[in-house]
Amino acid sequence: MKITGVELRRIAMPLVSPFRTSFGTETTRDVLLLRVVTPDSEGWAECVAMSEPRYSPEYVDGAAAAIRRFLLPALPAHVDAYGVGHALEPIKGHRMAKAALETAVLDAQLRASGESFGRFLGATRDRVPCGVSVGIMDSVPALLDAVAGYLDEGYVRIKLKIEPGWDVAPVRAVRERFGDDVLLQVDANAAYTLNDARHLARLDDFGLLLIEQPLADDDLVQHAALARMIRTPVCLDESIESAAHAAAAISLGACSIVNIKPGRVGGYLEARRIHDLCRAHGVAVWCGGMLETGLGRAANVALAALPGFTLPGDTSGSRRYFATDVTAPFELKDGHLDVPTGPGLGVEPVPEILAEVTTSTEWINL
Ligand code: SMG
Ligand code: MG
Repeated sequence: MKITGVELRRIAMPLVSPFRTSFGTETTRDVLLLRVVTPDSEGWAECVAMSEPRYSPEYVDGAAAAIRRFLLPALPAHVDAYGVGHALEPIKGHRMAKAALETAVLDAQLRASGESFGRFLGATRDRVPCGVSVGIMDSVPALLDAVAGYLDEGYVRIKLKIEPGWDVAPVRAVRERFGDDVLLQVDANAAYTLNDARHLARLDDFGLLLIEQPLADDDLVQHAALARMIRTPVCLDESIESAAHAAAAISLGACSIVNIKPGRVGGYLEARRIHDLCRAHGVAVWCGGMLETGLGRAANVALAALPGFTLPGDTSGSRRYFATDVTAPFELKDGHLDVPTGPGLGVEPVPEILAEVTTSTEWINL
């Protein structure tokens, strides 16, 4: 495939309510979109980097700079999605930027051949069960109201963001109010240390599906130690940036579940490798989220339909975050989202909506 040019487009998507985690509060999603143009088609992708480097070292201005200065110049004249990863290998890191470029090329390629993301990746289901990630709130009653609303909407699993001072009490309150049958898990975004192991063991009484990324990103050995000290299964998110990291984590016993985010690991091809690896080792995976618009969500839902994704993902409906999505909205049906079946991502940005939220565009000829 010959790529004639790439558009870098920044959009500002106001959130329906602030989303607070252990590392900060988001009120607007500042997103970099890529549009790859070839003589026969075009492909879209969303870069999941956040505006500040608090979830990971990447941030959206940095991703745009990396794409402009290093990634696009490294592409050969003719390339397909597999070739993108290969061509970008000499450049270290910048996985979210690389993922966006590879995904846009893959979308262009699949739109040209008429194949959907789901089919290409090996999806075995036509819809996926959806969980929702619930931010840290100012009070337990506010949290209970939010959780009640999501359960009413049909979400099949609740994930509570936790941090020191907001962990056992909110989990206990949710269990007391909504019962033991609700699928419940927590995500600390690396807010604890191994010194907190005894405290985290208090969560063992609540029958959680998992605790996600309790310790620092580079603490695989400490995660393995923690996993031996608590009964709640340990799941890794930030620590897993590649299939090699996943292999190391599994052999160390650092986790028994992996959150797969394609952006964090450099793209959907690496995401599928991690899925295959985990499946071979009997390690459950689920699809994480980065407050994606419909473009990123479409690809995530396709990935989440692979057979090893045995836990509900953070693949919520569009309105969990956005009053108006850039694509036709993803809407929950009976707690599930349908896997798009059209060519490529199977969704397109709505031009008028895209124009309204765009803050800048840049065209780069290749
Ligand atoms: O897309 O629903 C979503 C976000 C889910 O909690 C979520 N993501 O650590 O898993 C995570 C966080 C990362 C982004 S928080 C701003
Ligand atoms: Mg997480």
